[in-house]
Amino acid sequence: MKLLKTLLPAMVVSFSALTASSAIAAQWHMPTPYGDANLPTKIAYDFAEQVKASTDGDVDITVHSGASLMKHPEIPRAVRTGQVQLGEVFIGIMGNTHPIFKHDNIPFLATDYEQAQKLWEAAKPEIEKQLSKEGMILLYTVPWPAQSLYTKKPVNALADIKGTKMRAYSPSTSRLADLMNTTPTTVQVPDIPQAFSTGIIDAMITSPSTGANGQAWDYLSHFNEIKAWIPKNFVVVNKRAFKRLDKDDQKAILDAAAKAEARGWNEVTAQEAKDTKTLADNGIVVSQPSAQLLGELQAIGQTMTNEWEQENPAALTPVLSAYSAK
Ligand code: PCA
Repeated sequence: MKLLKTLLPAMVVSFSALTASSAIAAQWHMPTPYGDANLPTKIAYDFAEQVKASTDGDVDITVHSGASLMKHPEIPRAVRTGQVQLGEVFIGIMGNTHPIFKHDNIPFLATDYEQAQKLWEAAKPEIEKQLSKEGMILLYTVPWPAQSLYTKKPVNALADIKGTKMRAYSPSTSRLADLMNTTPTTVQVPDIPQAFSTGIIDAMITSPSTGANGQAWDYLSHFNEIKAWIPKNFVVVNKRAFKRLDKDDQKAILDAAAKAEARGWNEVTAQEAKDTKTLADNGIVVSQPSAQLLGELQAIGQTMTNEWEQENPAALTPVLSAYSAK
């Protein structure tokens, strides 16, 4: 009995020491859609490292890049249901979940990084609201370089690509392809080279990064810098998984997320310049859009902005007003 009395407090102490230490570290899995050469993926690895360091190992995140754990379209549901604790998603692919997610792929609504940041600030409250309904919390976002037009020949007007097959990567880009009088075909990034070489697509609108990483010079020749929109990925966490952590660990994650977001906006311009140079160095003709092409695309952008707003004026008109007020 005496022995037990002296041992018991020690046991209690060591048990609480155990629960506060990494002995119960949360092992989190983070699927991402894009490969390691992409800025968002580099930031994801860095984020995971920072979280591990600043939570003293309480939260240990394994990044599964390049859709290696699950396909891109499956990631939102996996986070929502808690199959994984967090994940990275291209915001535009959630366009059919709620129209607020389409703010990200509307042509000529925001065409430089300053505008894109303002649009993001305007859209963020509604994004967070919709994510919350789905049991998710927004951690951070990373912008892609501006989206421009890749083709196999020079394009001076939309008539030059009429009837061709255009890659789409979201509901909004499918609609855009329709309005350009082209035929949309959804193709994920890893399948782009083969889709071009087998004639499934003839053209695409994406960043210089995705063109450079996919060696676009092997299957096309022209890059027209229409810079039509600046889309983003976001990283979202399952609400229950997050709430299970103690306050210090939650704060450490939010701090690391804020740093990740700042890094993306800081580095995207340099990334854009570097990848555009890679395209040119490999023989792709990099050009500026003609006044006619730009005018035609801007008119489509206006149509798409109007259509988008009409999908849910109660939610979207305030976003557009907040954006134009900035
Ligand atoms: N690359 C990704 C998303 C936007 C981008 O620049 C893609 O083409 O799917």
